[in-house]
Amino acid sequence: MTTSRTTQTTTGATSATDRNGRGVVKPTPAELMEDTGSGLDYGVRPDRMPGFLTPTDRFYIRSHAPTPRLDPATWTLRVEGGGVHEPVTYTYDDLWNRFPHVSVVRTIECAGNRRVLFGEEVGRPFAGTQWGRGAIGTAEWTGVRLRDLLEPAGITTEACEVMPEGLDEIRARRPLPLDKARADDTVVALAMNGEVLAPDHGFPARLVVSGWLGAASIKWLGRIEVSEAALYVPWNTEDYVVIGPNVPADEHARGPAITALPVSSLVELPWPARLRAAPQVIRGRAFAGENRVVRVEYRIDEGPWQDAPIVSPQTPGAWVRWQIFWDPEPGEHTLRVRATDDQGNTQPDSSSWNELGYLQRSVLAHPVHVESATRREPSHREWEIASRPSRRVA
Ligand SMILES: Nc1nc2c(c(=O)[nH]1)N[C@H]1C(S)=C(S)[C@@H](COP(=O)(O)O)O[C@H]1N2
Ligand SMILES: [Mo]
Repeated sequence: MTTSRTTQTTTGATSATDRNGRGVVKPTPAELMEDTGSGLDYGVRPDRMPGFLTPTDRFYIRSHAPTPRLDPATWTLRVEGGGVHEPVTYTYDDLWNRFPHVSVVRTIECAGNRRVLFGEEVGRPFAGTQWGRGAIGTAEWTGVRLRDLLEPAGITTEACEVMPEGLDEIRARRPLPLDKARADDTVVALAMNGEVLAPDHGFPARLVVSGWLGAASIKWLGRIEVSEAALYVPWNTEDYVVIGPNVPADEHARGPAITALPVSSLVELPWPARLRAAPQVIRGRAFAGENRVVRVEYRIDEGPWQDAPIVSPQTPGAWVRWQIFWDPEPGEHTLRVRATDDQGNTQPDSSSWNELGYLQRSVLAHPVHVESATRREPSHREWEIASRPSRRVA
């Protein structure tokens, strides 16, 4: 049980901070999630994802301010700005009942995912959220296409950018080009994995921008501005931009804004991993932003690169699963995986350094310790049973 303190914010919403100093609502047990130490940001444990979708109870949380508690009875979403003829305000009920719904399976990944490993690669830690490999997840998102909500406001012929705004304390904002805003799979989601959105993931409504950095998928939507001019806000001028040598800055921004994410991959084992010396299946995922993953390869120690079969559909905007068989010898091993997308991009041997430690994508050397004894990682099922809350009988 957690007790919670609620605070009134400037947005009129309340936000919760529990007695552990966490600004999030859902439980974040260490068996399922990795605590980055910020009190707001929790990664999924890569070895705790039993299916293609990431269960909502362990889907990573990245929030810059405490989760706001919004009342759907009074909540509204307003579409306005110089790029519309007539501003429109929607209620929660409007979104459920006045518009067609779509369901899309899409991966969301934070641009800072793997920042700790990136710091280890370049020999100096980065500031910012201390992510391991868990700032990524895939869900089925159900809601209204953003373009269906923009159209009734009458988009002007000069409109070029769309900027969703959140109702959290920081009023998170990140502009999108009009074309991306109007894409088939840019969705104002009301539900996640078949359930009404959880507070931490943006209830009552969040944007889902396929293949782009997580920061584009604004949670707790309250306002959408349509503009006839380029918009400059902290999230495309100072944060979520690539700052570094040989990267152009200009009078508006410290570097180019990050949009679609590069190809990367993940092994579904703890870091470092402990395995038993027995034949076994090793699983993982690979994601390529707006592109498709077409190939995954693996290499054990100094052995040859070999194909890791992809065992799930190749949907743009969603990760794929791959798996291999391995009968490891006792001792210390290194497992490397590299994915390639349909544009011919393969994960490189090193990532390009940038000040904020975004876009780690180099091939990781996953440390694996293999024990000769029978010791092994508990199975998913054993974990679920061991961590199940005891049920109360009414
Ligand atoms: N309003 C608002 N939206 C937000 C954020 C935020 O702090 N406030 N964080 C963004 C970032 S950086 C990421 S990576 C994703 C994370 O979504 P999740 O917490 O549902 O996993 O939400 C994005 N949307
Ligand atoms: Mo993020």
